[in-house]
Amino acid sequence: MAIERTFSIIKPDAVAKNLIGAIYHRFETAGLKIVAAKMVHLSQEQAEGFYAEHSERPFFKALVSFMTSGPVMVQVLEGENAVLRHREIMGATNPADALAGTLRADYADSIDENAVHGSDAAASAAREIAYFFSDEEVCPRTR
Ligand code: RTP
Ligand code: MG
Repeated sequence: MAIERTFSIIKPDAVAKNLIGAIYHRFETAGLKIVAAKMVHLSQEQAEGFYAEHSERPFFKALVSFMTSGPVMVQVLEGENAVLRHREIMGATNPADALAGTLRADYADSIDENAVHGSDAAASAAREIAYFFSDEEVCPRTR
């Protein structure tokens, strides 16, 4: 399996709970390297654009409202099979369904405020990385 990149968000609820370091520790322990990162407070336009695929869903308004409610950390993670590996570390969308030891089981309160986002495929990872980072902002890890 080749080295792959995925896109991650630590959502406003987890930032508010001071969990940035704990979540980074999970990524690093799992062998995922952080190759770009920044804190941003999303505008409504940014959040709507990011979640455009869900614009017709009943939860869209609440999702945009939540994602703009406070700062988030956005990062690019690099590693073997990074997209799937990251989704495994995150756990199911609804924390009630998430396996023990996953980020959402441990840190999320509800399906609406579920601590983290991760790309669901290689194509969406490329699109989401480009949504937040220029090529120069992503730092390949050579060691
Ligand atoms: P994410 O995109 O945030 O990583 O989450 P996901 O892939 O696990 O879930 P997705 O289907 O992409 O949905 C995006 C976010 O919308 C909220 N949601 N609510 N009430 C509902 O039925 C419902 N379904 C989705 C969740 O907060 C989810 O993370
Ligand atoms: Mg998703």
